[in-house]
Amino acid sequence: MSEIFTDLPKIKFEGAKSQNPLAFKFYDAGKPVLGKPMREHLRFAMAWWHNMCATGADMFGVGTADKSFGAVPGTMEHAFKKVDAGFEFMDKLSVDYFCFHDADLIPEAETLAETNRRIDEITDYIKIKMGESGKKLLWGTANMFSNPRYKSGAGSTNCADVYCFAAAQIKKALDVTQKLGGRGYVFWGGREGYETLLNTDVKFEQENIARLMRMAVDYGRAIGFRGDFYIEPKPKEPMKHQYDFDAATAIGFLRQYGLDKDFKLNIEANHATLAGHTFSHELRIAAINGMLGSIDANQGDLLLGWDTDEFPFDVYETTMCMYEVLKVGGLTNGGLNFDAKNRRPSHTPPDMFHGFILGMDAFALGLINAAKLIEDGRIDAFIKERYASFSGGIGKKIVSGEATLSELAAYAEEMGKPADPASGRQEMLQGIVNAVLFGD
Ligand code: XUL
Ligand code: CO
Repeated sequence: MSEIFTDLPKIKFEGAKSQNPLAFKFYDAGKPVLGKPMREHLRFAMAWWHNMCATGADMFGVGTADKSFGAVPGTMEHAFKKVDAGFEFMDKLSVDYFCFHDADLIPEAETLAETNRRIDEITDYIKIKMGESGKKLLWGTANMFSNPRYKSGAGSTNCADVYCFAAAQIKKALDVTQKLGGRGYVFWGGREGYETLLNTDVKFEQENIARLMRMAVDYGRAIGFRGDFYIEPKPKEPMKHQYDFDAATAIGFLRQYGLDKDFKLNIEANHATLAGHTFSHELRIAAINGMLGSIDANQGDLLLGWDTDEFPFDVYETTMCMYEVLKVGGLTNGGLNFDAKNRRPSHTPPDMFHGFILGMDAFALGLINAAKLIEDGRIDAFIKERYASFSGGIGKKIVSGEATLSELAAYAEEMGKPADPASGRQEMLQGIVNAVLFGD
């Protein structure tokens, strides 16, 4: 098999002072941070759809990047070339994991049987490449949003036949996720939502989505899949409203339908901001509910109201992300999947490398910084102290669950003026963050 990225070298760590654009400045895979190598904390993954498939086409124009890899797009030959290119890319960038939708791997055929045969053929080849390279599958998923059959949703469709087609796609995607030893299976509900309530039975649609997820869990467990199922929350785009709006909504849904034991969340940075939240907020909500599963590592643009899927660059964001990850004890089966694409004018193979170098370095910095914040301890200590009034006296009684409303009312009548809640010291804490990040 001949080399595809011929002029591009294996990317090495050269340190922050290096001026070589094709080198890592901060990502040093084996370097321990809080006792664990960077590569294990971060578990970077390549998104097949962006890196091997997307050409930069948008609503206003065709693609600018050539991702043919020497074959004719839409053929099985091209599908195989993408595998060769993908594994060469992961090797050169030291990315240990990848993620895919069924539709990223092969061109869909006229019949489901032929599509599935193609999926078998390509995953046989991927399995061989995985064995040779040691690369692993972070998660698999089914694309239930691009084909026109899903115009009115997949699990939420009004058409029972389409629902069955979605079931067939999930079954196959689970089969190959299991075949390739995948650690997770994602549901991103791209068309699971509505454009108008005037034509939508929200309750029925949500119940049907839950039924499909239940069937997926039952099937997955029956074929021996022990990994995590994930919901990937997103509030809108392509739909006006998507049911998995944000972490809190998705958690409520999972609990409502008894799916919370098998599912966690795959939190995406750009989806968080589309929902009007910070990335950290979504991570925190998932974490405190025991559902922080995996992360789609990208960033949006707050001046734009859509999902721009940019490579992460903002080190405050990556720092506060890794702070949440470290505080929750790390990701169990999950990792950081670059659901990110080059900007349309950055259309050459070197740009694919620069995108990953940027993202991996930004997250390596985030990890280093987050570890420093934790080791510094001042933020943790401040928060602990802030709630100290609940560690003794009436506060302790409240927390223990023994207090009654009447008892608290009587206490309030007795005490006269309540104590002043101490200052929140936001600016001081922000100053501490900057001092820790830039102090040496
Ligand atoms: C879309 C998105 C998806 C999921 C997988 O916004 O994030 O690519 O990550 O279906
Ligand atoms: Co995503």
